[in-house]
Amino acid sequence: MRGLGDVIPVPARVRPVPAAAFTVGPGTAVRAAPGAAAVADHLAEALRAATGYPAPVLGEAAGSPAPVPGEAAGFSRPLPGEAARRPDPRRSEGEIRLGFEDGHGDEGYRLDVRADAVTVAAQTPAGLFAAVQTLRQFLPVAGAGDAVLPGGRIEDRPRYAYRGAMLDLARHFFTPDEVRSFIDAIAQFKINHLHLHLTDDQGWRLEIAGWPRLTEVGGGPGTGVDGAGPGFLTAAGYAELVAYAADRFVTVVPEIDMPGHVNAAQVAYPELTRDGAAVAPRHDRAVGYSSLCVDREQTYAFVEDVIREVAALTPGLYLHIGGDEADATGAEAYRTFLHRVLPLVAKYGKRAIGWHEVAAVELPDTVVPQFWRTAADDAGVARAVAGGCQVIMSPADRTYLDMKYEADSPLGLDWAGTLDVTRAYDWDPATRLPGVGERAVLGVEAPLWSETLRSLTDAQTMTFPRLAAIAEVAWSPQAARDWESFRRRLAAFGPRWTAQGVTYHRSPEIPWA
Ligand code: TNX
Repeated sequence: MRGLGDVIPVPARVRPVPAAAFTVGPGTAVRAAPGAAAVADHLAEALRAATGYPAPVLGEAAGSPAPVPGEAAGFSRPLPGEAARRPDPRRSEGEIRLGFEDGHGDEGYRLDVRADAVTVAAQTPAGLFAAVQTLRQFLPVAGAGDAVLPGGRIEDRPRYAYRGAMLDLARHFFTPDEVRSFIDAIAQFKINHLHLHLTDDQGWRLEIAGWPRLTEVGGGPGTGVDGAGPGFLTAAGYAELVAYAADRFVTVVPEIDMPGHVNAAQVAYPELTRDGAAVAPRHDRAVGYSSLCVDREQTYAFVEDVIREVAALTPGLYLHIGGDEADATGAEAYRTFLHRVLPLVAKYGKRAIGWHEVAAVELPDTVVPQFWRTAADDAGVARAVAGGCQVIMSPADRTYLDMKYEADSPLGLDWAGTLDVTRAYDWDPATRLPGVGERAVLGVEAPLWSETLRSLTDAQTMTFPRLAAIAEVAWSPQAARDWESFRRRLAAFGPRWTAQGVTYHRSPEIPWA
């Protein structure tokens, strides 16, 4: 049996009580307080997959007394097609109760496992969902029959509010089904933001009302690096993805990269170039050669249309405007552009995130620079923090999922060096940059650029196991983290990923099960 603390990310506080193990049996039910039913469904699904038992979800009226296991109390909500099925009163193993209580913050939770019942308490549905991700790791990978949950209490809450992964849909398009599968795979590590890099020189992947050629041309055949990644998201398809993610407490952060990385937009609409002349499609991996024209009003009409449409399709707080590697823009032009565009993001109700180059201008404290380079310090980011900004930490030598694991890895790039699991794990976001301490860190994100990727399997291989390390960096208290403990806990994930259909790199540092 697994120990109570044997989960990723490691919880903030764990108090094992070995004698108090709980057995999930054929009569075990999930009891959901009002407002907790959606999360209870996620738990019940996991219980059914792991045991083969019915694991019904039962409701509970507000303020009703604690229900007696095996009896319907308050209102009761059997599953579709299981109207007559109830926990077997002759062999009830008690309930797993999901309810609300204060004191856990936005995503924290308390998990009490006793022999007669399991109690999950949180302040929010997001906190309950986080607890369910913990509980799932105690269940057998797949199977039939009783499952034993280790006894004791976990009290847990995240170190950082923003824990992200990024998928580059521009260099290689991933279909909505592939993105959904990626969401499933990241949510189990309590990753709560999915940044979608939707536009770049080689492709434009989100339909924008009024600008149909962006996706007709920019998402058409032959787009992507080496022309190997055509496709785009319709506005409706994107909205469905956003909803799917939200159901797993993952917020989608859309990125429209500008003023550089815009060749695909300019191929579709030559009026977005400096002189209105047509430009050729590009499928190579070069960066830094394209730029919107900062002196033409047409540019801002385009940018405002795009920001308005993307904001309208995105319920999340953040809209990423790129801003990286604008080598063809010029320093003064870059400032002009940001001074026009940052207010547009605010106008449509969003907070701007930008790659840390945006810190070249004085930023309002609502804007979030995302640090991505390997340098030991960054004056612009430090200045933004002194002005009140928070930062997302994505140093390439620690978090870039597109870096090779080892020198001979078949996939990936190596401009930031190789990145094995130890390097992804063994750093502290609060000491990475001078002038950027604990409170200035909004969170951590692991970007996956897709120049060398050609399939979901490729994306999974680069993401796992390293994202598990980044998730623990972003969630767990620094003092609770330990590499020897992590590599042992990670080893147990091998069979779990295999059962989930997730391909992972069998890093030699990990004693895989
Ligand atoms: C740098 S990181 C880029 C991307 C590339 C990536 C490859 C950043 C903001 N820009 O355009 O895809 O390197 O690792």
